[in-house]
Amino acid sequence: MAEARFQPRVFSGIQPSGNLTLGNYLGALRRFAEMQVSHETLYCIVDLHAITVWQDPAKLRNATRELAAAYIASGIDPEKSILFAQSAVPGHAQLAWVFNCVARIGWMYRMSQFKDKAGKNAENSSLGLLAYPALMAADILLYHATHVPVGEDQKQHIELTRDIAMKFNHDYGTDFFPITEPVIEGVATRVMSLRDGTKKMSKSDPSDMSRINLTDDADAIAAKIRKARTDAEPLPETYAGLAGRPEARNLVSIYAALAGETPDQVVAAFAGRAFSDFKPALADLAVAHLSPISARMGELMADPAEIDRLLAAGAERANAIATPIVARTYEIVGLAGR
Ligand code: ATP
Ligand code: LTN
Repeated sequence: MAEARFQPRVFSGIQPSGNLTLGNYLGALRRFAEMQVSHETLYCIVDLHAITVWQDPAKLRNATRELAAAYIASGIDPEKSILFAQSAVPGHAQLAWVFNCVARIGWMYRMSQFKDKAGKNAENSSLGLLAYPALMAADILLYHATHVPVGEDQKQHIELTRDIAMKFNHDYGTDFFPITEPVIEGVATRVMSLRDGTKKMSKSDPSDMSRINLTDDADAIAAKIRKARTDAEPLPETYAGLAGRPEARNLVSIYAALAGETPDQVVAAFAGRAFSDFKPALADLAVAHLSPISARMGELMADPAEIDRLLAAGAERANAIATPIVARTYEIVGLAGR
């Protein structure tokens, strides 16, 4: 494999579709901030992905700024990381078209995110929703990114990115694109809904009680955790003792991720106690983590022009990496434009 040719470079993206959740924070944002210390990092607001389902234009613009604020409030330093909006760098759409022609339709129909989002009426979903993973592959490969930190739900899309890179390299007899690695680490790679421990906590869940939003205030966080579904059993001695109790496991995992402990340490500390004792401690911990983030987001959102300026500077840096990669791709494929 040509891996050694590629310097380590981290890329990830989040959709500006409103309501960032504790799942986005633990599965993505917090880890993005950690990785910027040791790596060259690019973090993107994937607004082209957001419009695969209809978005109100004014709300989309606002959600883009709000996501930029969330990135920064979660510790991403826009001087160090390259922070930008996908639509501000034309290479994403340019490379996505090439990948639309490399990827096979059958690969797209197999994606579980497509099946979930398209639902029963798949024929009536946008063509963009089906092609979504080819755009995601373009996001990553446009920068020759070698590592992509994501939550568990994105693993299948990263595998598809690898398949697209391999097929492109094979079809054109080159080793131009790297075979990217997913980085899915930690105890909170799949935070579950507070109402149903078998469903992912999601910003698009119709029930607001199912998730903790980054912008929830202390009272809302405490109320949502108090009302979170659990069972009547006390906490066992070990985390393994929570088998078959998905809601209980989820709350313990969230606690562990926030406290920086292992799930076993958390269970041991509360062994034999009821969830009614555990929940207030979890609520305190969540509030202690999230309230500085939402306060900082509020401050940043008070100056939208400054956010726009930061994003424009990020787009310029991203474009400088992307432009020669698009040009070389076009040349490899035999396209006339540069
Ligand atoms: P939706 O919930 O509407 O499907 P999403 O939150 O999954 O949207 P994004 O906002 O694009 O979609 O996700 C951004 C990142 O957050 C991805 O890396 C994703 O894996 C991660 N993520 C999302 N939800 C969770 C969760 N419940 N647990 C852990 N990571 C998550
Ligand atoms: N598909 C992802 C968002 C996303 C992404 C990316 C993540 C778009 N492009 C590139 C990592 C790398 C999602 O729905 N969470």
